[in-house]
Amino acid sequence: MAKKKDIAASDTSAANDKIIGLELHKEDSTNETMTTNQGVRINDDQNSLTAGARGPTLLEDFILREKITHFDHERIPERIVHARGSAAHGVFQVYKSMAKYTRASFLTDPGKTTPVFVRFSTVAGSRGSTDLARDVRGFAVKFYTDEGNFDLVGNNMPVFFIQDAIKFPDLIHAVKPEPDNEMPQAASAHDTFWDFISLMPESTHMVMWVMSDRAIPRSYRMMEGFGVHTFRLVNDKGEAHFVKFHWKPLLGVHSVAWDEAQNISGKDPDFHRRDLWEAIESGNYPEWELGVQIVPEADEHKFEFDLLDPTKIIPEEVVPVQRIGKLTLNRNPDNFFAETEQVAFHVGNVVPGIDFTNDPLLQGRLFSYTDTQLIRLGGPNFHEIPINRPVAPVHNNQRDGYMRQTINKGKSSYNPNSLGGGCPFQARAAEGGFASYAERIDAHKIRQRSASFMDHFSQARLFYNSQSEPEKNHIVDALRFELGKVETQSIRERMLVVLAHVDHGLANEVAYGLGLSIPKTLSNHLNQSIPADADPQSYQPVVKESSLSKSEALSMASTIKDSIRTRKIAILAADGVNESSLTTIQEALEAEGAVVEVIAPKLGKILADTGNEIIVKKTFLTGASVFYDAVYVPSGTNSVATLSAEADAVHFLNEAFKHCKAIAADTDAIQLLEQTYFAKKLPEDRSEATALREGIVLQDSSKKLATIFIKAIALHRFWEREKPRKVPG
Ligand code: HDE
Repeated sequence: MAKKKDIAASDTSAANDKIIGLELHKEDSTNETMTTNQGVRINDDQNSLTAGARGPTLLEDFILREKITHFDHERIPERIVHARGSAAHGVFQVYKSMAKYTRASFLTDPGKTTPVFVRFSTVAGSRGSTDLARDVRGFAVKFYTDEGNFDLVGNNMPVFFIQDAIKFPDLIHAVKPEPDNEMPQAASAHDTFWDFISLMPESTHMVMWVMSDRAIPRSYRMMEGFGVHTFRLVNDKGEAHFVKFHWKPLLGVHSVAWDEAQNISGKDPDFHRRDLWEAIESGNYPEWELGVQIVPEADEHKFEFDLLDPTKIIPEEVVPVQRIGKLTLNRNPDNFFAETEQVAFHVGNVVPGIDFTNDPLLQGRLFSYTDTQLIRLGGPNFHEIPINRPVAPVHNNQRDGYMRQTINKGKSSYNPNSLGGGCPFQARAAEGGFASYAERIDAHKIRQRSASFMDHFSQARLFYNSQSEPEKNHIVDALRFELGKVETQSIRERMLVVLAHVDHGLANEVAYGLGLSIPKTLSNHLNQSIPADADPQSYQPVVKESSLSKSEALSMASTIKDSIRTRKIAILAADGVNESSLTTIQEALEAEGAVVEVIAPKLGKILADTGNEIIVKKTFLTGASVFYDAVYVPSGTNSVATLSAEADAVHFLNEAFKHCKAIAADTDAIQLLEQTYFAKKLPEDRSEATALREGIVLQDSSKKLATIFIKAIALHRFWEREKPRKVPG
């Protein structure tokens, strides 16, 4: 029987499909006869038409030719970036009217729910690459508002590598697999990427983010999202405010360990896709709050950085994030290709009340997205593909082109006209017509980077200084990994100079891992990305400090850690498991919204000590600790003895420990934990405080164990378990 929540969701989804018109395009073959694309019923879909049973196939076989031809053309070019992604439908609702700042109807009417389609992605890898690559994640939201589509095409990091769109092809050429041998796939750990980065000091802030654990999220559902650029909100009086958009996940921001990410990439490259799909199928709808940082136009020049520079954040301590509405994803797509692959986002899709700024990266994007859809989706009518159609009616004089769906009536397809009665009419701003914000511009036509864009290090340092000790260590490890994969020594050395501009200790630690020291003489490479005729001085990075020493919002250590909802917990068991030791914990975890799976040496069922059967979800072959957030070992003499002799069970626990996860065991199951490499680190003291510090819960009483275990899982990871650093100063 469907759960109450499921029924409510399918009602909303059906209603949304109706609103956005998707239901008109759905095909359901249930109880239907198979036909050709011309509607001719097919009586044999097993054999080609041949001259005799053993003779040649006939050209005349229109059924075969139609089927094969369609198949031959099934693929379209993958996205040049963000090729690998998954998406879901949902709704957005604003909490209270934002009419003071914007006239956009979906942000002014709290009674209105706006259908949305959201696609998450990695950037560098091909469509079939792994979800767990170290990479930026795309977070693209299409709002089907009643005034037209608004696309917020953002990322899970608030800044970008470059300041000007003209550098984007260079950046992407550098990060994609190298052109001679097409290696490596979905990875930035190679020479061309770091060659480029080491010569582009403006990328330093973004590099800190990409080397942090933000680049290996635990789940799409546990990522922040950012519009990156400064946009404008415009109210019905034509008054504008600058705005930065944020998405704040209600489950908190969490990541996996790098070793774990690499492991998952082999065992389940669809890990994030599966996680999103399963959460939605089980009624655990992912939720984010929309946040805005609003800055009056008059304050444009009051910051230590330029609001138009996409390599800068506005720290939340400087301008707080107001949470103004909620996004809920409540339905998976019916068809990956038709929806997720064919959805066409465009940062230029704005509605009245939202406008652009002169951020030079944003300006270039305004051109790029339509252009890319023309090649990817094969012509100018991609807005007619069901997933891209706006809810608002479309009337204009654009006509024809590949795959035109609309049958426009009448003779006139031009404006002005008298034959068509002057239709369609233009709309005044008061009637909902889009009127661009009348920004005053009086300038020379030049190619020049503003001097206010030359501070490349202060926010990189702010980011680094805001991280917890384990997070800093992970950045060091990531840089040692990435630069360790670089083969050209001079690139590594240039990067050390860049890092020394962020933090000398950081550069020193990375250098130590690379077996190098920080070169003293390379600083002049920091201004290599300058135009031929420019004065090198005007491109010399400005080295300055942020007036903030730390920003708490930049560290995942300060994220929400009070819930285990949707977390996956493994229970290791075999025949003879103590039924109450297993079920008491399972039920307690499930009551908190966790997903529990029993893992045993073989599939099917195991027999508990009571003689009752327990369903086994995975074996040590099909399951692995990297798929779970925590692990529990129930008691039962035979079960524990079997698992203690099972190398894979011991490996499971060793990995969970290595990846700093919560581990719990019934005291009578300790024999299994004694086989692990962390046996000597098992806490003697069984107090709750110690358990929550070490992340290892050993208790007799199952109820007490459950209570402490739940708190431990909610803490996400026990990074302090990792070995302390000993790098000479
Ligand atoms: Fe994109 N980007 N981008 N980008 N981008 C694309 O459009 C581009 C940038 C982002 O799930 C492409 O339809 C340029 C920043 C997302 O379908 C393309 C520049 C941010 C997605 C393109 C940028 C993004 C894309 C490729 C520098 C974060 C995936 C396929 C000026 C704010 C959307 C496509 C989806 C996709 C161009 C920089 C986010 C080629 C030229 C900054 C989330 O048009």
